[in-house]
Amino acid sequence: MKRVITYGTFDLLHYGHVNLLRRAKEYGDYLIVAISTDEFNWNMKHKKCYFSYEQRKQLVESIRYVDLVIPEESWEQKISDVKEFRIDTFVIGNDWEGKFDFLKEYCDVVYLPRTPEISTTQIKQELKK
Ligand code: C2G
Repeated sequence: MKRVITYGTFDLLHYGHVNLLRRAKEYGDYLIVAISTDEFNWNMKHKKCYFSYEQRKQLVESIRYVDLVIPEESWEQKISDVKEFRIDTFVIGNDWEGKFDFLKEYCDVVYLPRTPEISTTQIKQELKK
């Protein structure tokens, strides 16, 4: 069984996120999604989420490509996650190109093109008009 992992906030879930998860699943049979906790988002990513971790977890778990959701609580957990879950491939959008190459020692690392014209920031700005 080929195991894939990806990380993200996934707030205001949109088709760009789903496109990423669909493509990530194509690299294996089992996809784990590490969702940033509210604390991690606020303290480390300086992001204020609209939906709580539990709400974002519920939404992402409902996506057919996703097999397991775990919390992302720190930048440093990726190596231990890859080891603990016996990950074959790490996948993330290419806005992170090169940032996680250190994982190549433990698994394959894939940066996928982002879906253009959609982002949580854009949605929030549009709603303010
Ligand atoms: N994404 C995408 N296309 C978009 C928007 C997002 O492919 N139009 C991808 C991102 O590249 C990422 C995933 O969807 O792989 C989740 O995006 P975010 O929720 O913005 O996650 P991010 O804040 O980048 O968190 O440790 C890694 C971080 O937790 C990643």
